[in-house]
Amino acid sequence: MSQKNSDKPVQCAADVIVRNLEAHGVDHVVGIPGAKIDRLFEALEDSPIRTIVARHEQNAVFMAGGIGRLTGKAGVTIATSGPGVSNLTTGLATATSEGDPVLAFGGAVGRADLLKLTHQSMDTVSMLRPVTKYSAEIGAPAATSEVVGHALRAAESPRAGGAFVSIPMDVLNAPADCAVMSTYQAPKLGAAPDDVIKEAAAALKKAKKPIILLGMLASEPENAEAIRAFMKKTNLPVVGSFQAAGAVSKDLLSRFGGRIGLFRNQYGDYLLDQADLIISIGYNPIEYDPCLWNKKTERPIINIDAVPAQLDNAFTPAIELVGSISLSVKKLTDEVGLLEAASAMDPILESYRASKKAAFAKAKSTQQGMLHPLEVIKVMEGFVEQDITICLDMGSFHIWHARFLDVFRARQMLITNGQQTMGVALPWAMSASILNPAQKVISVSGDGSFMMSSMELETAVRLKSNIIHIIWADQHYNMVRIQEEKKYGRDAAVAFGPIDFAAFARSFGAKGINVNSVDSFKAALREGMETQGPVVISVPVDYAENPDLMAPLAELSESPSGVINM
Ligand code: HE3
Ligand code: MG
Repeated sequence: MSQKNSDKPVQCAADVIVRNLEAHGVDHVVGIPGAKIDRLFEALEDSPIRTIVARHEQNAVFMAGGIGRLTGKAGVTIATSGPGVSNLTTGLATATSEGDPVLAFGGAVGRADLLKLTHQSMDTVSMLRPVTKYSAEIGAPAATSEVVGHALRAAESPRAGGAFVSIPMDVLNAPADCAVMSTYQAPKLGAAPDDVIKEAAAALKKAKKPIILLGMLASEPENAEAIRAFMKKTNLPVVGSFQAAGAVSKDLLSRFGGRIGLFRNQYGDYLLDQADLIISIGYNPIEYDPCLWNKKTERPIINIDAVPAQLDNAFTPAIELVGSISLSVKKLTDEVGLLEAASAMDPILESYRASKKAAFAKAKSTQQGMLHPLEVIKVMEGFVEQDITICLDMGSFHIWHARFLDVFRARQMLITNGQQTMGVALPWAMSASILNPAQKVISVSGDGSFMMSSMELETAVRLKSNIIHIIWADQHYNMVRIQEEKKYGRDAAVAFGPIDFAAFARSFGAKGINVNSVDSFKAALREGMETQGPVVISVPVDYAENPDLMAPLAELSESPSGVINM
């Protein structure tokens, strides 16, 4: 991000905030104004920072989260008092759960009115405290830079997450004379201590069936690079959480045992089950409960993370390497060589590859005009070059992508795994496009999740976002449907009506295409790749095999795969 400054003299706290954002290298803010916060938008008019007007605060904060995830620097959003700020809640919770740095500013009534029942008064600081790492109000103009500086450090230091700053209207408009503090970056971390690295290396050398488990922070580019070098040197097998997607490079594909999470019935689960030592890297328990993958709690876990592990009855690491993940992994790499035991589970890796191949080979919809999920993914695979970013919404389609779509670039595929929040895909795709306007982005929603943020299609058209947005249409909240059917033998409250998504997209000024076959889907994707601006492609999916997503894997002894409530 660039370092830049507006020339306008600082007149009030709003100007101080803008100066802090500029000094921090913020390039974009996304938000919706209102009377309590409009002075901040006013101040931004004179700044090189680009203001993006959203159509819903929830999408604005999702966009900030997307910027945060892709850059590692806080994405910034601004909302007005009361309902403007309360609309930020889900996005901030998602950011905090999923390690995305976000700074949200919210307007508030003047200080004299804070305790009164007046227009849009709301204790937003208390409201957002549980879903952020930092939630505070600027109590006096002179405190503006301090609060903004703290908030940025909280948002960006590990694990990254959401921070919220409330600004009473009178503070925002009051003269403020304080030095910029946002240039104080969070301190850099070093590697874990040498003796702990050596202890980890010794344990690793003794193991007979060691494996790596990658979590969300493994897909940060710097960490992914170190992990790849570690894998190359040791030849260790690896499984990853959904959010770790992209951490393993193509040349290491033969060491990859797949992604785990939703549901416990994957070869990755089997590999973890068989292992006698697990090295978890950048793993956050919110991604996939330890009690689901760590049935054998007696075997040792070496946990490499930027923060101490959150202890769980099923997750009590024997050795913790706390510090910079990439530096700790590099040091551990220096301490070990090729591990013979690393190939102990190769037959399982082979079974995983064979099962994946077989699933693609037999995938065929029996329904006229509909596509099997793997037919959709197979076609998509042909278009997903390394430089294309993929943003997934939440639903059954997400599980199909997480299990079957290979990506080989860190942060190439953005997935919501902590909160599993519907509606993220389009706003995230817009962030990816804002950061790299020339590059195509492919985002995917279900017909349920798309409608949670579809109003933002207007913003995407306005921004000329180069997005191909694919909608898997089945007229159901399928992911909930299949679980209800399994639990209760019938579904409830999961059906809704059809939408002509092509016509819907066109009404916003986007290109819209409804497809009904593999060939028409291919043609639509080709057209999408050649089109400037957003393109929406609706694909009717045949979800007949979705209950199989929960089917037990024979190799897993207990295999209670469908017991998770997601
Ligand atoms: C199962 C998840 O919890 C899921 N995510 C949610 N996110 C929000 C913000 N609110 C409610 C939920 C509950 N969930 C639902 C209903 C999901 C289904 C999504 O439906 P589609 O049509 O987008 O996808 P598909 O039909 O493929 O499942 S995810
Ligand atoms: Mg659906």
